[in-house]
Amino acid sequence: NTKKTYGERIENFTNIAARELLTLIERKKTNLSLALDVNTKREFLEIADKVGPYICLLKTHIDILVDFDQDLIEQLKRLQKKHDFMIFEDRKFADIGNTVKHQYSKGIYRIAEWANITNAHPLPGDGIVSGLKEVGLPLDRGLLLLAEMSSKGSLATGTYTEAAVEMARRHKDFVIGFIAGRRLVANENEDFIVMSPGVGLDTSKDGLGQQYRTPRNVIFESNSDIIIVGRGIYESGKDVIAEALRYKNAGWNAYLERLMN
Ligand code: UP6
Repeated sequence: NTKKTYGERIENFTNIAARELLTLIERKKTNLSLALDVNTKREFLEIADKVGPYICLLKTHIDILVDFDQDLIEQLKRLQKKHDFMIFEDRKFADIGNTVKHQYSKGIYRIAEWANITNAHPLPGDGIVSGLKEVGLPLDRGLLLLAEMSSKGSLATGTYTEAAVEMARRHKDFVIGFIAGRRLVANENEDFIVMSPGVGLDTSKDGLGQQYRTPRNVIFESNSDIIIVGRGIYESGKDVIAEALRYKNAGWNAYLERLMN
């Protein structure tokens, strides 16, 4: 599957969100996901509107907005239609099945109502996937498991990472892939979408343990599918549109290089 186009991989998935995402990537020719970690509605909507044309997926941390309200969700949906992207709430669920079911569907955010994709730590065991699936699958949502993390000293390595892959295999209808730094499955008969955070072209780390690799490291060398970029695009002083275009091109060229080599 590392030599297949995004479009050719659609048939490998039954999950609707996975199929939609691969279709969208093929149509828009971008494997860039924006990690939009800002604290105000105004900044959030402004950047989403500017960067929307260049991304396949908008990644949110909805709980860091100081002025969250239902109108933000309505505006977000409007921008989603305008620019044709999907939404990934990076919630990193980590509790027992019954609890995450409530966290996913209820509370102030009602994540399942607007996020096409969310993610979970495999740490609690299969129940976390089963709980989220009860809510998400009827709504055509997809789930990613955090098989690895980009931060220094991450404990998600080795047998933990392997166990995450095994867990995904048991829930192929709902688990569409992983957060990881590289493709984890070599077998041509099974397919998972890999999204990699910790991507930056100008720096190698932040002051809090984040570690950056380039789009080429991630997509060409490590066979990941989607680059997740945050501060590299909207850090203060940066031209947001120029940076988005730069990462979009870097990510897509690395993918084309993979197909040809
Ligand atoms: N993220 C990581 N590493 C992981 C998992 N998730 O950085 O292993 C998320 C962060 C942030 C984004 O929560 O939203 O990806 C990275 O942002 P940055 O590009 O500004 O570092």
